[in-house]
Formats: sequence, structure tokens, C-alpha cells
Amino acid sequence: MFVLDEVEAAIRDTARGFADEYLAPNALDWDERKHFPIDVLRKAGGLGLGGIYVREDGGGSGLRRLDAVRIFEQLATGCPAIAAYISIHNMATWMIDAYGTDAQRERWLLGLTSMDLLASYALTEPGAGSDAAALTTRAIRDGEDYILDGTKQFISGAGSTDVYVMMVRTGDDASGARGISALIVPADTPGLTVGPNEKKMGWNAQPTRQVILTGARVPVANRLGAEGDGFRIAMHGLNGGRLNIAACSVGGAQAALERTVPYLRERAAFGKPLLDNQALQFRLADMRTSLEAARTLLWRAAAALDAGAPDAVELCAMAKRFGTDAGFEVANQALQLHGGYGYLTEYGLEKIVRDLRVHQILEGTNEIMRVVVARAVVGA
Ligand code: FAD
Ligand code: 2MC
Repeated sequence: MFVLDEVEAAIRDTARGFADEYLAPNALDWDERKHFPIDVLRKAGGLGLGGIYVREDGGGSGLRRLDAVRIFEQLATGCPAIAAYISIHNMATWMIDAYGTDAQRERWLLGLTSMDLLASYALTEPGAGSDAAALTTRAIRDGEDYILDGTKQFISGAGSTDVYVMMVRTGDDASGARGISALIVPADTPGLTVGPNEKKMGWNAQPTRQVILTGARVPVANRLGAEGDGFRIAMHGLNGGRLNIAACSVGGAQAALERTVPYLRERAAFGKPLLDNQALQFRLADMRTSLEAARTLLWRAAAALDAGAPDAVELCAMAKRFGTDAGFEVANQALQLHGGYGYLTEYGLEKIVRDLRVHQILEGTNEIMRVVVARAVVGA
């Protein structure tokens, strides 16, 4: 597992080639203009990146989570924000593949896997972030439809995507996690509107908006799984999402490290190249070691998820917490080693740091990852 065979190396190299050709050259421009590059996403879809671990009969690539984390690491060397959006799209698309009926899979998967259609994942609400089971968006049954009222907060891609996989409350107010259902909500549903694009520290190449539901009518036939299954479905999606987000942190940090070595070799101070200072070489050694440790844990957790291992949930949480912390630290160190130039936009380091910061917050904060791991440790 730790030494890539020919096929695995080819998958990794294809993803890196895509990042080098289409993402890296444009990443700073997209960040500055807050541009969501839908044309480039369609190219990613053409390469099989829209349904990496979706089954082949749904148009997916039928790969493993282990392949996925390697792919997301490479994509993020070009642009962590776009790699992360592709991860969210994959998470939502996989949920339709894994939990959808034949009719739902037929209706949505070919468009989603090719990325002709783009997906968002809508769990968080203004009053329910970490405590996701407290969500209050109501879905009231009316014949063959649900009528939706409520607000989703911080939805990645919203306003530009075609479909939301949305968690809503079908049970009563006190029903908790077991009163939540997952719905496929088309973006053009009457009664669904979006808020303004949030101004934010990083992830500027993808929009983040509220999604507001006012009497939005969605067919019961769009429900994934049974009534009350939605929280479990949402969490199963997030296990893989958490791995991919951590892989995006490792990839972004790897790119920052790769830029730092030649920079220190060329930049001279006190009569010699900066790279000749052993203190700085040791720093580089520690950065490399941190990333390798994060990568190793990620591969271990991905293999556990592939195998349906009983400890997969806590391994995914550990890998998310460790990988996103390590990635941010390494990227921030790379910025430091560039001195004042690291702080300038044109060197690309500060953009990586800004993008990676939010990975410690979303898809379950790193405190919540510790909650998940701690529950496994103490047996709660
Ligand atoms: P809160 O839950 O209010 O937490 C505040 C602080 O308290 C955090 O530090 C948290 O770790 C800590 N905390 C909370 N509970 C505990 C506890 N029990 N023990 C210890 N510490 C605790 N959501 C989606 O559904 N879809 C998306 O596409 C999406 N995209 C996002 C994109 C961006 C750019 C951002 C910023 C967020 C996105 N989110 C999305 C939402 C994200 O998942 C939430 O922000 C996150 O889960 C935290 O929720 P919160 O912001 O409400 O923080
Ligand atoms: N995998 C599979 N099942 C899970 C699970 C996981 N990771 N986490 C919980 N479950 C199941 C759990 O087993 C239980 O099932 P059952 O009813 O069959 O016993 C059910 O879900 C309820 O779980 P809990 O009793 O643990 O629920 P609790 O309310 O205590 O919350 C917690 C659990 C805190 C782990 C959860 O609310 C959580 O993960 N919060 C963070 C929210 C989050 O990650 N948001 C990310 C939004 S998406 C995003 O940010 C993007 C950028 C896309």
C-alpha cells in the first residue's frame, strides 16, 4: 500500500498533470477575481474526476478512497480551493450513487460524473454547525412533495451549482439526528434562492452562499434512503470528504515546500545562500516529515474506509485533524522562509496559507474531530 504500483502512479501523475496544466497557472488570478472556473471543472469531469469513487455503471471511475486521497493531494498542488470544491462535488455525487434509487441514479449520475452538472452539500445552518443534528430546516409532507422552509449557511458552490444534496428535518422538533432526511434539491426549484457570495479569507475561487428555502416544493421521490436516514447518510459522505480535505491540505503544503527549496538556494544573506544554514535545512526536514506522517495516516484511513473497517470513522477524523493541522503549519512555515516575499501575493505562498486555514474549520472542525476520536478512546 505504501509503494505505488504502475497503475496507482499513473493515476497520481494524471492528477498532477491536470493540476500543472489547468489549475496552477490560473490559481492566483481566480483567487483575485473570485472566479469559479466552471469550464475547467468540466475538463476535470472529462478526466473522470467528477465521480472518482462512484460506480462505473453510473459513469463514475470506480476507484478506491485510497486513489481519491492521492488524486486530491495532487490537484491541490495546483489550487487547494478548486481541488476542495471537486472533493465536495464527489462527496455529494457519491451519496446519490450509494443511497439513490435506480431512478435517482439514472436521473443525476451521468451529468454529475461528467461535471456537466455540479453539486453542493448542504448540512450547516446559521444555528447548527458543529451540532449538525440540531438543524431546523423543515420539510413538511404535502401529498407527493415536501415543502421546505429554512436557511442553509456556508454552502460551497451555491448559486453556481445545479443540485444540492440537502439535509432537512422531516421529524418533529425533538427528533434529533433520527428526524433528519436527505433530499436531492434541484437549484432551479421555485422558492429556493441564494444569498450574496460571502467575502472570505481564502477559498475565493469558489463561492460560499446561504441557500434560502421559502415554501420550496421537492418531490418525495427525491429523498435519498428512508425518512430519518439523512443524518447517517450525511455523516457517511463526510467520512470520505474529511479525508479528501486533509489530502488537499497536504497537497497545498507540498506545493509550498517545493517552492521553498529553490528559493532558499537562490536567496543569499550574510554572504551565503540561505539554504546553507543548517537551522533552515532542519526546518525543511521537519516540514517534509510532517507531510509524510500526514500522508501515511491519510492512506491508512482511506484503506480502512475502503475495507469498511470498524475503526474507519475515527481514523478518518484523526487523518482530517492531523492532516489539516500539518498542512497549515507547513504552508505557514514555507511563507516564513520566504521572508517578506512570502507575504506578497505574487509569490503564491500567502494564497496557499489562506486556502488551507479553513480546512481546520470545515467538514467538521478540528475540535469536533477530537470529539469523534475521544468518543472512540473513552468508549462513549
Ligand atoms: P460552531 O459550531 O459555532 O463552533 C464554534 C467553535 O466552537 C469552533 O471552534 C468549534 O470547534 C467549537 N466547538 C463547537 N462544539 C464544540 C464541542 N462540543 N467541543 C469543543 N469545541 C466545540 N457546510 C455545509 O454544510 N456545506 C458546505 O459546503 C460548507 N462549506 C463551507 C465553506 C466555508 C468557506 C466555511 C467557512 C464553512 C463551510 N461549511 C459548509 C460550514 C462548516 O462545516 C461549519 O462552519 C463548521 O462545521 C463549524 O460550524 P460553525 O461555523 O457553526 O461553528
Ligand atoms: N460516520 C457514520 N455514521 C456516523 C458518523 C460518521 N462519521 N457520525 C455519526 N454517525 C451516526 C452515529 O453512529 C449515529 O447513528 P445511529 O443513530 O444509528 O446510532 C448517528 O449518526 C447520530 O450520531 P451521534 O449520536 O454521534 O450524533 P451527535 O449529535 O452526537 O453528533 C457529531 C455527532 C458531533 C460527530 C456530528 O454532529 C458532526 O460530525 N458534526 C460536525 C458537522 C460537520 O462535519 N459539518 C460539515 C458540513 S460540510 C462542509 O463543511 C463542507 C465544506 C462541505
